[in-house]
Formats: sequence, C-alpha cells, structure tokens
Amino acid sequence: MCGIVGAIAQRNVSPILIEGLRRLEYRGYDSAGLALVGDNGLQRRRAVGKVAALADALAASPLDSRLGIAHTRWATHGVPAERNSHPHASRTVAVVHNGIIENHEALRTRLIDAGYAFESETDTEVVAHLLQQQIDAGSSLRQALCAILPELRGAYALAVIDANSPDHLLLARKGSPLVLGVGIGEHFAASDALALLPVTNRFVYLEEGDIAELRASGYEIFTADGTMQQRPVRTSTLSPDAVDKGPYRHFMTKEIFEQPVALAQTLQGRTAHGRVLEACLGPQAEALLARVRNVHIVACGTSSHAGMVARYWFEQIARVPCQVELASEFRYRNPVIAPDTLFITISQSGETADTLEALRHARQSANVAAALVICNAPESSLVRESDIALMTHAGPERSVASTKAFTTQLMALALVMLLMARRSGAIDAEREAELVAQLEAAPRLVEDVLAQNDRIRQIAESLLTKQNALFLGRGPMWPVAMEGALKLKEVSYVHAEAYAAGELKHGPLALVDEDMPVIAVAPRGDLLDKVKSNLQEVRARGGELLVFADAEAGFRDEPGVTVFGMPHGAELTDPIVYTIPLQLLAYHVAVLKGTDVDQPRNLAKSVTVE
Ligand code: HGA
Repeated sequence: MCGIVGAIAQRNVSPILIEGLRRLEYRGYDSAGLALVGDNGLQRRRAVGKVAALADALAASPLDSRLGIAHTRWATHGVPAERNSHPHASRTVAVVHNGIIENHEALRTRLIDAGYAFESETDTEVVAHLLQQQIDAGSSLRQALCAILPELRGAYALAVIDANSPDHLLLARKGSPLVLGVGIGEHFAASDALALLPVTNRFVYLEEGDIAELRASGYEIFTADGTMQQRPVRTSTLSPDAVDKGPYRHFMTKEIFEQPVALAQTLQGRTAHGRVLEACLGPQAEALLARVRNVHIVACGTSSHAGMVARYWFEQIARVPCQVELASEFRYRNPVIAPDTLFITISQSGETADTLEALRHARQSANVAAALVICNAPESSLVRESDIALMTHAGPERSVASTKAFTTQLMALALVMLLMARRSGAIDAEREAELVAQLEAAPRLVEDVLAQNDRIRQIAESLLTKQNALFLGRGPMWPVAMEGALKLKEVSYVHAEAYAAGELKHGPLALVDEDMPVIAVAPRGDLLDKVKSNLQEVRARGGELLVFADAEAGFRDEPGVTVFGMPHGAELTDPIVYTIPLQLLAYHVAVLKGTDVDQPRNLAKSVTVE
C-alpha cells in the first residue's frame, strides 16, 4: 500500500527521500511524489507510475532542501493521476497520508464554503486545507495538527510540513503504521523501517494516537491533548541490502528460493529432541493456553489459505474444534465465539487493516481466552495488540504476491497445533517426535522441488495461451490449490479457480474442455484414489491435466496428462512442499507473459486500508 518517507537534516534530503520510496516500491503503488521546503518555499514534484519517473522529474529540475516528505500512492479515493498524487498542499502546507479519511466529504464541503479550493478528488486533501485553515487563524503547525486530528474519522499515518516552519516535520498515527528514524543531527520518518535502513538503524515505532515533532536535533512524541509520551528506541539488525534482489531477476523468485532457509528459521530454537518447546510462544503462553478448548482463525488472502490448511491439522491431529474465517467478513458480523477460544490472526505485515479490526472486534467477547498472532513483522500493530506472537522469521518479503510468508505461516501454525495436540492429549511423545521430524524435513524437501525449476518453466510454456485454469485438491491440499490459483491470478492475470476435487461434478466440470487446463495437487494418502477418479472425469472431457503427485503414486505421463513427480513427503509437509511448484508455475507464466511480477497491476502489499 502507500508508502511514506520524511526527512529533516543538515544535508540535502531529496536523495534520501527517493531512495526511501524505492525501498517501498514492493508494496505496490500507482504514483509517487515529494514536497521539499527550499529557498523558494514549498516545491512539489509528482508523477504517475514508477518512482523512477519521479526521480527523472527531479533530475530534470533538481531541488536542494533540508526538509521534505515523500509518498507512493495506492489510490483509494480518486484515479491515479498527478493531481491526486501526494503530497497534497494548501498554500504553505504539504501533507502525505496513508489510510482513509472517512468523513472527507463533510469536511470538504465545509472547507469549500470557507473558501478553500480543491485540486484533487482525494480524501487526503482535506487534511492540508484543515491545517492551513488553523494556521491562517494564527496556530503553529503543531497546534494546527493537534486541533484537527480529533476531527478526522478513519485511519491515517500523516507526515506534514509547512514552508513557514522549515525547522520541523510533524507525524501522526492512527490505524496505519509509522516509524521515526533516529540519526545524528538528522531525523527521518517512514511507514516501514526498511525505507530508512541506508540512513539509520535506530527506530521509534509510533503507537496509536501518537503525534511526533521531528527536528534535525531531536524529536518529541505526544498526544493530541499535549501529553508527552516516551517510546523505546529499537536497533534493527536488518542490513540495508535486505531489500536487494541479489542474483535474482525478481523479488518473487528470490523469495521462492529463500524458502528452505526461511522455513529452517521458523523452526530454529522451537523444537528440541522431537518436541515443540512451549517457550516458543513466550512466558505467559502456558497460563493462557491452559484454558483453550477451541480455535478460531481469522486472516485475509494468502494468510487465510494458511489458516484453512491449519484447520485440518487442528481437528485431525490435535482434535480441537477449529473455525477459519476471512477477517473482512468477521469484523462486520456479530459472531458467536465458542467458550475458551484461542483467537489466531495471521498476517505477513501485522498491519492488515481488516485483520487488525477483526482482532479488536473479537476482543469484545469474554470467550476469547487468548489472542495469538502469526506474523513476520515484530514491531507491527497485530503483534502489539495480541497476547502471544509467534514470529515466522521469514525475512523481509518484497514481492506483492506472498510466497515465503505463506509456507512459514504453515510451519508456525503446525507448531501451535502440536502444542495444543500435546496439551489435549491427542498425541503422545512418540507421535509428536514423528510429526516434529516431518517439519524438520520440510526445508530439504522444498530444496528438492526448487531443483526442478527448469522443468516447471517448460510446463509454464504450455499454459501460456490459456485464459483460465482450474486447480483441484482434497483435504488440506484444497487450500493449497486455492493458493496456487491465487498466485496465478495475482501475477499472470490468468483467471484461475480452485475447487475441492469432490466438487468437480457438482458444477465446474461443465467448464472443462481442451481450453481449460486442470491442475491437481495429489500427494499420496487416503484420498489419492478419489483424486484419481476425478482426474479421469477431466480426461474423459478432453481437459488437459497437470498433476503434482508423489513420484511413487503411480501417475504416468500420457497424452493430455503431464505428471510432475514430487518428493515423498508426509501429512505436515505436503501442504508446504506442494505449494512450491504452484508458486514457480505462476511466476514463470507471469515472466513469459511479461507482467510486472513483483508489483502486479492494481495490487498492493501490506493492505493497511479496508
Ligand atoms: N486515501 C488516500 C491514501 C490511500 C492509501 O493509503 N492507500 O494505501 C488516497 O486515495 O490518496
């Protein structure tokens, strides 16, 4: 989603702002802009498209300044166009904003009546005029910001500057993340610390309701009523090139190939001698989990698929009732939460707006015994608001289409499930050791699949002319099929749907002909024969089959049937390992089609708006 970068220093900040925006490009955006305070007052440069276009505009007429704010926009209100790009300005004031101002229409009407002229269709522009209105009435920028924030309904991360106050920059946070970067004689701001790694590794994460005033020499954090706040300074261990593509052409392939290491990192220090260590959920976990008799999982997109896989595990192995639900649905209904529920949220960024609101919604029920988040960002809002956090340790994920976040979420969910299974008495020590050994084998099995990348690239060529694809799976492989279909849609723009294989004859079989490839994930197991029958049904109607199956499962290549032999896995590893070829398939189709793989059209990473 949108990215914010801000800087106040004793050197020219425009290269810092542009580099910061580049580092946020992975989030997906449609336009970019910056505002700087220089000798000629407030100057803006904005461009539709990539940050490179903004950098070109800046190079064509360079600006030298010690104070500035910058933004990558993912439009919610108003089409992507230069006039709608941030920063928005009102005479001497400029604003960048992530989020949505829900009452913008009423505020806009009021401001127009007061004589302020609007140049954009965005909700954000009201903030610039509201600030200027206060300043016109004699307020300082700081007073103006404190005065207008209570008027704004919705969510925001804001960075604002005023050309008449070139010695400070102000920030405010409610519902969208914002971090302050601490330098020596210079200070920075960003929506994600990664943007600032070239200039500092010391960060202060703003909390809900925080306002910050940054000067070159220092900063203050306070609330709208003026109460000062102390927030810890955290030192990041991430290296500045954590966001480089390395030898890879795209972040998506880099992240697919990082999965063996990422999965090993998720496991590291959390199992020993065939046991999951309870300590992996933190010191209060034992007491909180003691009460748990039900599991309710809430997530969006790819993370919801991880939750759906885990539901099979929780019920099949741990014998604990488990529900899974989309956060965007859960937050707007009046749910009945079963007594003694472990409420699990899953989010790569920990900032997914719907998931965060779902957690807050669930908190209203006394039946939530504990809230656990599975997350890849330790300083995120979901981590802060949950009782227990299990970090995936996947490392930064830059591709909009999630890959390593998904498989590491599965690994983390398996750990939670095993703890619950032991607690409920559903598994004994021997079975736990067997299941832990399965998890420990996952990185190696994933490597075996990655080694067959070239074969998947060849298979992708055969899909290039197809407009549609049908993915099939049964049991926990059904959500894996959903994840495969989602990846193909996201990065290659091929329409893809996933069905539980048993549903085939209840409708989707009508779609099957020579133009509809059917992709099945069919590891060995109790359901294999049933999947085989489904596949016969497809072949009988001329549908082309691509089957991912255990090399020992007995499928053979034949006309119309391509079999991709998978390594021999097990119940906990199959969903992880079978996801890999589906990710690679989507990637190669996208590359062959020439799409913008890492930033697919219309999509954004870390969906911080509803
Ligand atoms: N509502 C603003 C900002 C959108 C945003 O935060 N996207 O992630 C706009 O449409 O410009």
